[in-house]
Amino acid sequence: MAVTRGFHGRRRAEADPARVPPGQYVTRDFPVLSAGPTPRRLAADWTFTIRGAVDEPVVWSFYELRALPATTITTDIHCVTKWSKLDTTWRGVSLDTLLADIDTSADYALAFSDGGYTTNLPLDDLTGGQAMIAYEYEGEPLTAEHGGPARLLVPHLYFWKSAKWVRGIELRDDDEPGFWERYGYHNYGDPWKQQRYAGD
Ligand SMILES: Nc1nc2c(c(=O)[nH]1)N[C@H]1C(S)=C(S)[C@@H](COP(=O)(O)O)O[C@H]1N2
Ligand SMILES: [Mo]
Repeated sequence: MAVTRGFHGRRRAEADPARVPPGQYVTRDFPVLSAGPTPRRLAADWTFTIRGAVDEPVVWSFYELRALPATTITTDIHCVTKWSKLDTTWRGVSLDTLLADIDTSADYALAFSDGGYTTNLPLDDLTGGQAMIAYEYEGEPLTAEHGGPARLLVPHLYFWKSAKWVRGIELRDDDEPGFWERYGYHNYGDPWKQQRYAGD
């Protein structure tokens, strides 16, 4: 049955339903979701480290990161608390670039952040153009509330995997659950499969 759009009244022009995972609603706001206080670290004091199952840890300063080839992506993000935000634009450095010269046997990664937050994911989900260390949002430096100086962005998984204030990733042969994963959230978190909680 055809429904006349006007009958939905004040509701904003509908988002393409094909872009909204099951159980999600679209918001224009950019909610702030943080499990603790917002760390406020100057870019000058920020580093990004890849450590763990590597010969030697590799460390980049913020300025070294900024000097690497950057990519800009426009993507949709999906929070497990059910909001989705469409067409968000981020600039940063692809994990492919950071991992390019790193030899590792690891299958898993554990991202770690200032404040102690961690989140785990398969290393394959960080490569192939699927993840970046983002330092700009909508053309502006990433604000502290949203994870600045820089955050992980892995938009194909629920947004809790996109660690704010990220300081590095630990490459691991075994899969170590992160902060929310230990509290019963799904280990993988595919929004299209509604993998919200362990067992989903
Ligand atoms: N370090 C850290 N990263 C985090 C979180 C957090 O509490 N601490 N929350 C996660 C959750 S649940 C979501 S939905 C997003 C929220 O990002 P935003 O505050 O920029 O919307 O960050 C994720 N990354
Ligand atoms: Mo979230």
